[in-house]
Amino acid sequence: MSKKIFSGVQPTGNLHLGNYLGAIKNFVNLQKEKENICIYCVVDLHAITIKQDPEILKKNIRETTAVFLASGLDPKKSIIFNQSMVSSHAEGAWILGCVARMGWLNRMTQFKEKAGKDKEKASVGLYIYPILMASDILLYDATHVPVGEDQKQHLELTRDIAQKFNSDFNAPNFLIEPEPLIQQNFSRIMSLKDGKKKMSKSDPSDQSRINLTDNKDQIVNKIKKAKTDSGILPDNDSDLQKRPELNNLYGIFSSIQDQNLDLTIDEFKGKNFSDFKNSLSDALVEKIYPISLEINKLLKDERYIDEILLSGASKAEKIASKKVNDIKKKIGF
Ligand code: AQP
Repeated sequence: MSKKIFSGVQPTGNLHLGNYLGAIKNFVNLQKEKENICIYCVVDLHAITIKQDPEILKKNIRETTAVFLASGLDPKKSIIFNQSMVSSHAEGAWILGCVARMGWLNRMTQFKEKAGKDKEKASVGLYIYPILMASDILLYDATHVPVGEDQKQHLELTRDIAQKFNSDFNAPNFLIEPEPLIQQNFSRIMSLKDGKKKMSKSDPSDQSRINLTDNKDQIVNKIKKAKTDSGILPDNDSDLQKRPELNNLYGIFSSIQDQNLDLTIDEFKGKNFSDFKNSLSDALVEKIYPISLEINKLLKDERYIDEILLSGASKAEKIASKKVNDIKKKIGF
């Protein structure tokens, strides 16, 4: 059955292996299924929920687009655009914000994590971020949303908002309740320094992540220095599960090689840590370094990237503005 796919990535710099394995790789696989309609967005309105330098933001919008293209997204097959160029997203968010309930937003764990202890000083935008995300998805009647594990709760909120809108305005199935598409395994890639912390763009330590723009030496060095424990390589899954750092590295290897974890355990049992780390570095250099090279090549042609975003925005605008108009009619405007 054909799926309508929507997903986004924030242009907040340092796109990393977690973004790739948790989300972007899946975007590309979904694009390969010919019957799917795929819409991928550089969600720059989301990025400004945290203060951004205007020049760096501009650069990061292009860089995120280059990551999409270098990873295999094709503007002839998918709509690729940046959110701020389609004003319907913000308009939809206002209306849906009047449908969503405070209690629902208060439960969002990502706000709690990102705002930290000083939540009084967090932007209002950071708090209402999940409503903008709901607008992004619902305006395109998306049926499926490929995301990392960390976005599951926001997707549930999107479904709640759709349900309440449909019931408040007596419009069954008018807003489509989207399904999350979360990688079955390895859906949460962890920091190379701490197996209990998510690999993240904003981690101050560059050693904690493999950036998609890293060169060969950086990839090899980061894996060499990645935290492990002092045990021997595991011969079964239950041992591995008790060792967060190694579990993460085994997950990365399995995901990058498209093989299941048991096969990875079998491949390395009885071997040395250095054998495993060498194989992991080789696999990452083989799969990630070409992406890095392509990103750098694409970034030399800003005009090409800008044209893709402009043409994508014009296609997206047609779909999103029609839905916003339909929403307006339902609510009596
Ligand atoms: N570590 C991760 N493992 C698996 N998936 C991940 N994603 C992010 N980190 C991981 C997924 O990548 C997609 C795009 O993410 P985003 O641009 O919306 O930003 P984010 O989730 O805020 O990314 P970061 O790196 O975690 O940024 P900071 O440092 O700001 O917190 C999403 O589908 C996300 O699930």
